[in-house]
Amino acid sequence: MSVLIKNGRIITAADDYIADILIEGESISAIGKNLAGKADSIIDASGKLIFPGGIDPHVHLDMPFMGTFSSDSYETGTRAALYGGTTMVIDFVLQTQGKSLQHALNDWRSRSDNNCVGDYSFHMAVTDFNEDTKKEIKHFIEEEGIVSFKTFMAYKGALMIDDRQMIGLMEEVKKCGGLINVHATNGDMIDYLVAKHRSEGKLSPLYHYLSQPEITEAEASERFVDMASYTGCPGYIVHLTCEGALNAVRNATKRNQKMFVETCIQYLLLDASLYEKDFEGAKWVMSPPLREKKDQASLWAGINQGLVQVVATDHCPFKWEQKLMGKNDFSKIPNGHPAIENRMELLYSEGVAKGKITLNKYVEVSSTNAAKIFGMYPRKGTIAPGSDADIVIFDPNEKHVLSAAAHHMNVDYSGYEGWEVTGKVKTVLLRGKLVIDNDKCLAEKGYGQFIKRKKVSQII
Ligand code: DUC
Ligand code: ZN
Ligand code: ZN
Repeated sequence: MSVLIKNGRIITAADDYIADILIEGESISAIGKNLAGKADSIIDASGKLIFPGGIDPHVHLDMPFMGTFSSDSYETGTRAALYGGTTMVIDFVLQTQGKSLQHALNDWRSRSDNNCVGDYSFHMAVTDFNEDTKKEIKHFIEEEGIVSFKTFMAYKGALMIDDRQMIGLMEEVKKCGGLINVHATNGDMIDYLVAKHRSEGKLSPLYHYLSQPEITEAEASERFVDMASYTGCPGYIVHLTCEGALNAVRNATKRNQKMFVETCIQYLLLDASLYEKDFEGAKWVMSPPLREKKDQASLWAGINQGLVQVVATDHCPFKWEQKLMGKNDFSKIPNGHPAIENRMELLYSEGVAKGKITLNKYVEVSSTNAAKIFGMYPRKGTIAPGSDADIVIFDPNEKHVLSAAAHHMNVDYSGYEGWEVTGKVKTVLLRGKLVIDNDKCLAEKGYGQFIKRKKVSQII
C-alpha cells in the first residue's frame, strides 16, 4: 500500500516547508516537490499543516489506583488519543511491593496486549527496589525494550521509595543505559498535611490542593536532581507544575547537569481557582494539583528557555461516580484528569495560535523530544525518509468546542467543557495506515503495536 500526501506544509522540530510525502508500507519513503502520483491513494493537504504524530509519554490506562481503575481501557484511551492527533503513548507498569517487576509487566500486558488502537510503550515503575529487583533492570532495558524506570517520592506504603532505594536504583539504571522518571513531591510532608486537614474536618477538594503546596514539589525536585547529579543517572521529572520546582532544575543546569522536564497541558492552562467550586473541584483533583497563574507563566517561559522539553497529559480519567468516592473526604477522590484527546489541539490553540510558542517548538514538545528522550528517534517523532509514517494533517483555522458529549474518552465530563479551540486534527496516519479521517476512526483494536525502545544512552 502506498499513499501520497500532496502540498502540505510540513512542520518538524527544525523545518517548515511545503512538499509532498510518499509513504510505502509503514514508513515514509520520500519527501519532495511534485512527487509523481503513482501511489495507491492520494491525500490533498493544501492549506493544512502536517505534524509528526503526537507522542504522549505520560498516560495511565486501565490502571488500578485508589481502590478503582482509571476508566479508559487501552482500546478507548489509544483511540481517543488518535482522534486528538497522538499516535503513540507511554503508559506505566506499577510494581506491587513485595513482587517482581516481571510479575507486574505480565499483569499489565494482560490488559494491554491486542487491545491498543494506537502505538504504545511502558515505563516500569519501581516501587520496591531490592537485590532481586536490581537483577531485573538489565533484562528490561536489553530484552523488553523498556528503558525508563518510574519512581515515586510520594504515596507512601503503596508506591513511594525512600532515598536509599532511589540512589541504588539510579546507580543500576545508569550502569545499564536507562533513565529514571520521577513523581517528585515530598510524600511525608503531604501525608502530614492530609492528616492535619482531615482531623480539622477540612474535607473538600480545596484541601487536596492545600495539602500539596508548591514547596512539597520544589523540595523533592531539588532532592531528586541532587541525587541524579551524585549518581550521574539521566533523570526526567514528570508533571512538573510550578516555579519553585523549575528553579531547582534551573540551578542544576548551572552545574552543567542535564535534567529533562515534562509538564502537562492542564498545568499550562488551568489554575487552582477551580478548587473553589465545592465538590465540582473533584474534576481537577490530581497530583500534583493545579497551581497559580505565576506558575503557568514560568512553565511557558521554561518551554521557550528549553528547560521544559515535553508537554504530556498524565491522562488518568475517572468517571464522576468514581470521583464521588471522595464526596465526604478529599483524600478518597481518585487522583487524575482526562486529556489524552485534547493535548495537541489545546497546545496548538493556546500556545501557537496565541503566539506563546512557535510551530517548531510545538512539534518539539508534543512529539520530537519525547521520541529522543525515550529512545525512539528517528523512528518516531519526526517526518523524514525512513521514519514511521505517523502523520497528523491539521487545519489551523477550524474552530470547535471541547465537550464530554463530543469527546471519545471513556469519561462523562470534560475538564475543558465549552472551551473553544482554534485548529483541528483532520486526518491521522499511523505507520502508513489511515486511522482517523473525517471524524471517524478506521483502525481496530490490536492495530496499535508495542514499540520496543533503544537504550537512552545512545541518544542523550
Ligand atoms: N497523579 C495523578 O493525578 N494520577 C495518577 C498518578 C499521579 O501521580
Ligand atoms: Zn505522578
Ligand atoms: Zn502519572
